Amino acid sequence: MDRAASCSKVDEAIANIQFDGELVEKKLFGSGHINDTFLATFKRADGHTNKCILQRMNHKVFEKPDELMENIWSITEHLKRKIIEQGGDPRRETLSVIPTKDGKSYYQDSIGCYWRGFQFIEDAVSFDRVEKPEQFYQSAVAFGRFQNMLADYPAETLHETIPNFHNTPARLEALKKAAKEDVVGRVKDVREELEFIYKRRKDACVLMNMLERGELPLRVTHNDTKLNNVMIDNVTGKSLCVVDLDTVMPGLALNDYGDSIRFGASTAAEDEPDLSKVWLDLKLFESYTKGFLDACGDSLTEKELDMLPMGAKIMTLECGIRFLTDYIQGDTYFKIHREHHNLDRCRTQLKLVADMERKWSQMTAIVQRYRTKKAPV
Ligand code: ADP
Ligand code: GN1
Ligand code: MG
Repeated sequence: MDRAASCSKVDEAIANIQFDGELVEKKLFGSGHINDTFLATFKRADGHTNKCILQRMNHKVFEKPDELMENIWSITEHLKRKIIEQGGDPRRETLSVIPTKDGKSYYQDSIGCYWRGFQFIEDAVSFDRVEKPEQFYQSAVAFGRFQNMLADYPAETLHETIPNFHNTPARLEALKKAAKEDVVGRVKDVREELEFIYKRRKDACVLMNMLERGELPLRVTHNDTKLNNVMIDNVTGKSLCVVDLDTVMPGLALNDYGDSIRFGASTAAEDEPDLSKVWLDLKLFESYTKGFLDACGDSLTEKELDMLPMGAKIMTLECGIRFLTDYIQGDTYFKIHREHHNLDRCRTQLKLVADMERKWSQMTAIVQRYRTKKAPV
């Protein structure tokens, strides 16, 4: 089913979720690659405006939306309790699910699509690109704190919403399979990219091997730590809230760190077609490292701290693998907005991997500098 058809039920979804007031406006919102997000504005009986987020969940990606929403419901309840204990404002510092009219956390429409509502986080924005290093520092603090607040969450009760999500060797196998099948005949155009990735197959296994040997702990992690999944307060400039909780699952802290670096510490957008503009920005790498270690450095083990640069490299390589796999398979997973979009995305990630290899000693020195000064914030 195409996106326009599935979104045709937006009014039906709105009518079945407990949004307060009369609908004034609805528009597509945000720039995520997976879900369809709308900003819906209502007028309450008292005349006040009530903004809400409405999302159509991508149930091709998330095959069990009921389990996904069970996770989100109980994670956000846990976060609310923590935020109240710490004297914060739970209406702005965590997502809040708006239940459906029959008291459920999601609505299934008449053509089988799944929808959910969230309170809109007012007076805050998320960024697709870092404008000032402070914003990137703030996003690191937000993800570090998020990990801390979930440190005592009962991980065994979480559903795995996407199995093997950050299993990089499994991602590599999926790429090899896609390349062998070559269903849309694109392999002839991506030989260089495939070769670049295959040369790094040993790197792809490093973290999973350490996990298997018990050298890295499994924690409750976010697993999709892009800059645009953090809301920054318009007035204070401080990070407020982490959104996009679909992939909160047991995972590696290094993956959360690395995913942020690959997206936010680049000198160009994730889909920049001109690779001469794409580099790892060491100043941004430093801002994020400082923020992450300020917020959660004390809870990381020595091995985790040692492996932070590797976390950045492997998550960047993995994302390049995923974009290339989707390109070879005919663009069925990530939303695309132009021809070869996934190939452009793949190329930026591989360019970043190469640049990280060149800047390895500087990356290691930066981590070294901040790991000695860790103090929770
Ligand atoms: P996707 O899974 O497609 O990335 P997200 O859940 O990240 O979808 O939502 C897309 C964008 O919508 C986010 O980057 C953020 O800017 C915005 N957003 C999401 N939830 C809220 C919210 N509760 N309040 C304000 N903005 C939000
Ligand atoms: C997707 O949903 P969004 O846009 O925040 C993807 C991430 C990728 C990212 C690449 C569930 O994130 O894993 O790293 O695109 N989310 C899922 O930009 O696959
Ligand atoms: Mg998102």
